[in-house]
Amino acid sequence: MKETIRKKAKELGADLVSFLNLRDYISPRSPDPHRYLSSARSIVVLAFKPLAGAYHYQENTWSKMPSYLYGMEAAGNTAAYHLGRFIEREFNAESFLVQAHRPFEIDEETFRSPIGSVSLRHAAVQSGLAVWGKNTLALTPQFGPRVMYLGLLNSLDLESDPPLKNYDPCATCGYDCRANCPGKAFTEDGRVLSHRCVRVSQPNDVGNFMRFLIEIAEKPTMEERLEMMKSPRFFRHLQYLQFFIHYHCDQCTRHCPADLEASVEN
Ligand code: B12
Repeated sequence: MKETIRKKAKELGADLVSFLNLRDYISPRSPDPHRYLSSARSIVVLAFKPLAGAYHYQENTWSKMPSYLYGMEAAGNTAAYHLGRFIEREFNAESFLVQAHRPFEIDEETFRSPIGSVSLRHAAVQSGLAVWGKNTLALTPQFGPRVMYLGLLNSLDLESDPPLKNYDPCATCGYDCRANCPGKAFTEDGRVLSHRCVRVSQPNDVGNFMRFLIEIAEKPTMEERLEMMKSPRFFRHLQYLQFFIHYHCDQCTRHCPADLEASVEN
């Protein structure tokens, strides 16, 4: 059954596929997956590789985003949806698509540091697709951290794939991703402070928009306020809010050399 699903997922465009039985899923801060699918017994983890252009830019533009987040998310959602329907039809199962990013459940506890329905990094590591990196990303031997994960919770009792052995790229890495983080977002014990990361990586997000609004409110004259409203900065915020995420910084992903010594065929 696993091989049939793996083959179908690859045909649908997934670059990497693994399986995790929920018995082996440990992510203490994440919700119980049964909240989303009461019959859930395992997760299919899917990884999609961005287009090469996403990381080859000279200038950090909005225009890179379709090569990365938007394109992969649309393709990933479509592939995962069709895989879910395939599993439901072929194996009389139920499935639930674990989104790559948004929307989150937003409440008082999590609105400053969002938590996904399933922690896809934990699932990727625990199912042998990746290992934890010092940058807190899930590093694959094939592509390093440069993948987007999606998941498919499902009611099939699929066995977990074994964790990766003999792959520890951080052990010999000369790039200090934590020290080089422009947002100084890494804590001493290696966690990421969301607000510090977002302030730099998503300069047009809602928090930075609020800062912009406060600056406008503090301007003494109407003329100065109008000048700010007519600035490119305002339109960048507007575009972000209307459209989707713009990652300005992705240094911990882009400069990670984890796949450079890959022994696995890409
Ligand atoms: C919310 C979120 C964020 C938030 C908060 C991140 C956070 N601290 O969890 C913010 C906005 C900051 C963020 C930033 C980024 N994100 Co993000 N994010 C998510 C999302 C949607 C949910 C994560 C979640 O539930 N976290 C809460 C819980 C699970 O975290 P936790 O239990 O506290 O675990 C954390 C630590 O304790 C630590 N940890 C836990 N166990 C262990 C064990 C070991 C050994 C180690 C070393 C660490 C470690 O790792 C976790 C990260 O801090 C996931 C998608 C998903 N559904 O998983 C994408 C996801 C994690 N993000 C992703 C990406 C690409 C990014 C950015 C690179 C984007 C960018 N350019 O800015 C940065 C990377 C910052 C970084 N180095 O972590 C990818 C990661 C891909 C990969 N190869 O690992 C994911 C999986 C999205 C996807 N679908 O592919 N993200």
